[in-house]
Amino acid sequence: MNKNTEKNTAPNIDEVLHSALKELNATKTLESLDEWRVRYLGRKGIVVQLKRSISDLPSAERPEFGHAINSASALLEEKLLGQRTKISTNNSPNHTESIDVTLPGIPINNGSLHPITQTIRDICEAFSSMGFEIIEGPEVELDHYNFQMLNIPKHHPARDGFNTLWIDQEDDSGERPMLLRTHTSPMQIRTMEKQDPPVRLVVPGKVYRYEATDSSHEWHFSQIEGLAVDKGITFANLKGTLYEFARILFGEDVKVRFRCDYFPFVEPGAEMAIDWNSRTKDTDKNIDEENWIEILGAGMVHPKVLKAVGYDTDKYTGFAFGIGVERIAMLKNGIDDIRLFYNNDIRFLGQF
Ligand code: FA5
Repeated sequence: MNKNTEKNTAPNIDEVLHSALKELNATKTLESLDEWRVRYLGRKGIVVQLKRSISDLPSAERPEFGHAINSASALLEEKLLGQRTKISTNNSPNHTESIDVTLPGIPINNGSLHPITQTIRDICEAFSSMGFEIIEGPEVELDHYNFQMLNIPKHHPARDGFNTLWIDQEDDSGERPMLLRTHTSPMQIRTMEKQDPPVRLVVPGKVYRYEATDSSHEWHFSQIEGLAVDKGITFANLKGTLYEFARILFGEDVKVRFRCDYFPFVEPGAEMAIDWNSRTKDTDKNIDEENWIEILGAGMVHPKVLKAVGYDTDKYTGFAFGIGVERIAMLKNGIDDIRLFYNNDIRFLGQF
């Protein structure tokens, strides 16, 4: 057969298309579908061969044939996708299950702020209303700021009160410089080193102590440090500020008690407690009986601390305090065990 004779016979695309679609509809599995794909659309498949045959056609017929074969190829690709979805759906184990659109949906639980976060915000707002700035600081701290600059040098007995979680192993020289901060007081130093008086700030944050837990002690808890340094600040300012804070948080009738306490970085030092029984509505307890819970340590900033940061102690005085946030949250909400805050029990946390 000579080449010129071949050139006159254009293959019948409609016929090919017809049988391809018939075979495609008959496929029932993904395997048979793939065989179909190779047969028609594969690299050596019928469609590719038809496309190649275009060069055998008289040039006048080529554009129409080319257009027809491209349309057929696109149609087969589209039908292939449809058939694949149909087979996958039919073969899926759930396809016989019907959906009852009248069933109620799965309820979405709304989260809420953790009670300690809420309490931190309440306390910060109270101090903010009295003109205190709110700042934060690092939880991994240097011995230098956590102890030394706060007038607690190495081997000072006050270190025993802060059972410390050390980060660094003791090196050959006996230094263990990094730790998890045991209180928020290091931020007093970090701030005063950078800022001249007047200073008036509160520092919320987590603190860590290597100690046994009980109903009022956790090994990790939150504190809010407070510091005010200026000309003419007295112990009366400290008491007035803390009374006002207690009134804002607990109401006008709150019962507050100050007692002497010792912290090397203040002089004089004090602790403030609140009467638990006046806060809880527990009718089993005798409401007249007082039951004080300590919520904070405080005092006038020690002149040694002010001098260490370069402040002129003839000009400036200041007060500082460190509030235990969990204790406040317990008092506010009538919770008698601090460990409840960190048990991750949704029945407890969902109440806030
Ligand atoms: C301090 O941490 C001092 N830095 C506070 C301070 C700051 C004094 C500035 C003077 C000037 P203390 O260890 O007492 O002090 O802790 C302060 C408060 O944290 C306590 O009053 C208590 O409310 C809370 N607290 C202490 N230990 C725990 C604990 N293990 N679990 C829960 N709350 C605690």
